[in-house]
Amino acid sequence: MVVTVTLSGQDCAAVHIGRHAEVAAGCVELAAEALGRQRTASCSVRLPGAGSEKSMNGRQWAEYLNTEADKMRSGGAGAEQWAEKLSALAEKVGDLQVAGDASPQQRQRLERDIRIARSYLQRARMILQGLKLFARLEGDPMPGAEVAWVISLTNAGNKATDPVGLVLGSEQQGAGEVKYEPLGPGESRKVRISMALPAGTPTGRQVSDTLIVSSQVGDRQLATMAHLQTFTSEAASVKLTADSASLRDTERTLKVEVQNLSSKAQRARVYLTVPAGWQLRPEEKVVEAGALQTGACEFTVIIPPDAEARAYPVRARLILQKGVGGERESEPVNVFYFGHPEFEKWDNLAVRATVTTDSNYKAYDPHPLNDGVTLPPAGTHWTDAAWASEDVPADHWIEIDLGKAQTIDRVVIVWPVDNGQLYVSRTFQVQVYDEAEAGWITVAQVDANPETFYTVLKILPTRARRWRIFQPSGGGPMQRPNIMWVAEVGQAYTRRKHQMARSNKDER
Ligand SMILES: [Ca+2]
Repeated sequence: MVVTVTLSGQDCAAVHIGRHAEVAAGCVELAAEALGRQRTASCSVRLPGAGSEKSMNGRQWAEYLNTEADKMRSGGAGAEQWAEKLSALAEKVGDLQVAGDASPQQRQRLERDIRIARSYLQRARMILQGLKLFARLEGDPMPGAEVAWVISLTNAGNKATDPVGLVLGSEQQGAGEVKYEPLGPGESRKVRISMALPAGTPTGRQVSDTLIVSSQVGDRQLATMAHLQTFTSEAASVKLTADSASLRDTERTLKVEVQNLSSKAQRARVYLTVPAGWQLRPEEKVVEAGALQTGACEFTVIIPPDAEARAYPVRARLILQKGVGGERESEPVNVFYFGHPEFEKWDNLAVRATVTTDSNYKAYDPHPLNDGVTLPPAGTHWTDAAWASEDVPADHWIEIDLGKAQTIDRVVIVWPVDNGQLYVSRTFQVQVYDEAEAGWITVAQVDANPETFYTVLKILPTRARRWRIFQPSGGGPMQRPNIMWVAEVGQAYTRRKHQMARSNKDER
């Protein structure tokens, strides 16, 4: 049978890479042709066996060669022809040279293609001779660890192979070599090469070696390369957790868990990175953990009482001192410090008002909205900690009836914290009820409200009895846009003192 295949040099590589190495023999032929004719070749390959002449695409070609290779390995008909064909190809590829008038770029590209062609041929010979290659990594590939590549080449066929050797070029440490001798049926040849991974190696880094298998065919040497690679993994991981996010306390407990991921016992010194001005007790701790075990310790942090109200990122860091070394950092954890909502300094009129809402979520009712408690102590039932509307795409509102008309220039909304997350409405309005017009008038509009513990709105002094915090449909927190979720609402007139002081001065 004569098969006509037209492929470019690149196609050969693509066919080879995408399929099994058996394709190599055909690719070598094509690559050899391609090199001689501007990288595009049309060649006829006479394959063992009978059949009609046909054209095949890359996939059909690969499948055909796989079938032939199977026959070859089982010692069936055509084995001799394949051996002859490969020897002929070895001659052809061995003789390939770059023409003298090639430009430096062309030369470089062609030389690379010749190397690839030789490598294909070598791999085809290995497979057809029943040579099998195994590589495995011994030890934990962790920073600071000693590991080793163990590579063996075995003749799984029923005849002696070409004289063959293994050379391992290690990026990390030296190289190993085995002499070029034929491998008899069932015989194996092994190379073991150890590597020390520096303690400072980042995890996830690729650790690689280049393995070269070469053999002698007549007076020519052919080589194929394999890339052995693994990735460094963590020797230990560290996890930091903070106590309840709803605490206002300046003293907090932080827990550090050290998980030993290696197969050796570990001892770690643990530190915390805290903001300037914070006290930390103790400064460091030592945690021990057996192979694949977890150890833990606790720290106490003291936040200065005059600290700004916000979330502070804190990290844990550990230095491994036993087994395999290295440093690890935890993900940052937010320690919330709430400080004191501004309206606690004022006469909060809302605590004496009647509050109603558009709807209530599950067991909620409006009472927590003006009970004066902005940060409920740990253990408070959720229905006493905050109020939430139904979680539906509709307008939501909180109405504050002050009982009689009062002048207000501040509105404060304290947002809830649930499971360490703030739920802050992004869009809402402050409205007053106009008795004469029998309608609501907007006195303040908030859009793109930032993530904050409480929103303080300074408005023009406005006199009204009925007030409303109005959230249009979908204006709720980012995580749940159809809910309105509030811990406390405060209202005050803060200019009174200032104005009185000025009027006294005017009288003098
Ligand atoms: Ca409350």
